[in-house]
Amino acid sequence: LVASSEQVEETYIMVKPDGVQRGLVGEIISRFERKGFKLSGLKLFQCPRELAEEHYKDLQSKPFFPKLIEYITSGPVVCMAWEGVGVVASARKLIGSTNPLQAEPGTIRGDLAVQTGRNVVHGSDSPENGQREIALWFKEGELCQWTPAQAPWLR
Ligand code: 3AN
Repeated sequence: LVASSEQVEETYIMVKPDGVQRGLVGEIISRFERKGFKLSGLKLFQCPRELAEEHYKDLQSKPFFPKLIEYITSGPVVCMAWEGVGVVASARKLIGSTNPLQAEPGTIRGDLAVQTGRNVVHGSDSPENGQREIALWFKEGELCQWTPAQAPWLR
């Protein structure tokens, strides 16, 4: 049972353009579904430059920033909102280290990626950023509040 003090969180997960191009969308969604988190938003989306710049604004001063914006806007991405107790940190574990060569086998990046600049998936790094990023990438009507019939205890 989940202690009442444990907070339900939301995280923004995104299959990046290389993941979409390589046909890894289903594989990546599956990992979050099988873990037991609840999907509350999902869409295929061509990201405009302004949105990419806003999403990655904390990295603006990095030398790789222009390349990062070019990469994220190079083709459609799959935007997802996932909910659950501890989902932010847990999703980061499922995703693995930023540099896929350092990511553990069994993680998404550890199993499926080689380059930091093409690391197939994004996950929010804090509950605050989870909320910020979901608000940035989704309009209100695109998110669903629902209870899984087979597992109403999933929150
Ligand atoms: P993470 O995505 O693991 O949270 P961040 O937030 O440090 O990592 O970086 C955001 C994104 O910026 C990464 N997913 C990656 O695409 C890109 N990035 C980070 N560091 C580098 C780097 N040294 N060279 C190229 N791209 C980078």
